[in-house]
Amino acid sequence: MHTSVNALFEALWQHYLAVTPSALKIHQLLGGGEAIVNDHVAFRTFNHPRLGLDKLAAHFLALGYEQKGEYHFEAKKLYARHYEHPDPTVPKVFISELLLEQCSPELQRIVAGLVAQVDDGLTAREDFLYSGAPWRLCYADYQTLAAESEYAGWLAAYGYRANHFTVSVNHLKDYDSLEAVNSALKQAGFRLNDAGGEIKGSPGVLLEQSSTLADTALVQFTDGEAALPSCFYEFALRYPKPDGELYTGFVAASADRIFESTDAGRG
Ligand code: OOG
Ligand code: NI
Repeated sequence: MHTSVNALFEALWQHYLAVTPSALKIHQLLGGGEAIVNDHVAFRTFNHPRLGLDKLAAHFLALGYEQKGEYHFEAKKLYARHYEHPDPTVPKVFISELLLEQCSPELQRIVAGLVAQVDDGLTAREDFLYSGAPWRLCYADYQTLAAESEYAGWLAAYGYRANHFTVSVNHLKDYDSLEAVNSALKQAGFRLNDAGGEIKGSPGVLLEQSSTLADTALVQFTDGEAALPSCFYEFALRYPKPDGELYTGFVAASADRIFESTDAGRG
């Protein structure tokens, strides 16, 4: 387990940058050299007993995080929870899992073959959350997974790592709206995920979000390599609740489309 939140997020950030080079450029574009405050990071997993959401969450609970909201994505067969740290400047964490029992026997068979390759001690390891894919996978199995679930294909290819970091637009000095952030990004040549519109959510649901389309990285398969969507960068603007405090939850209808930032078909 990590002894410090900062050390964990620094390791997550470095592993994320390795497959998401545009994140560093966006950081410079929006931050203008100043530190960026991250709203949240997100992780993906299978709900297999050896690798489920709770195995990832344990690392955050040990660092003082508390479990908060839960979210259901029926069409994508996903379940998610978010966690918050008592220090509001520490990023929130969003962890989702694919509900394997709702998937086809073929998908379940391939995933069982991946999970069987995982060492017992993996999930307790300090570097589990940025250990990448702990299994070997052939390209045909990747294609079978991705055809049924883009999420399963991405997870099989990229494994355990921050799937995205999220800029807290509330903390940016030079931008006060998500529209302004989006237009600066587009002007600089970055492509946004426009599934459900470039801006997901509204002031009415107390959260507006946008995201880039994932970068592309080379993934090694047992029988070759392929360039696939890797990770993306998200932008979040939060609005105050009636009590004056900023809303800290997520919005399932918006999250549903943010997941699609790694879809192979979008790039
Ligand atoms: C998570 C998508 C949801 C949000 O902020 O609503 C999300 C993912 O793509 O794994 O990040
Ligand atoms: Ni997110």
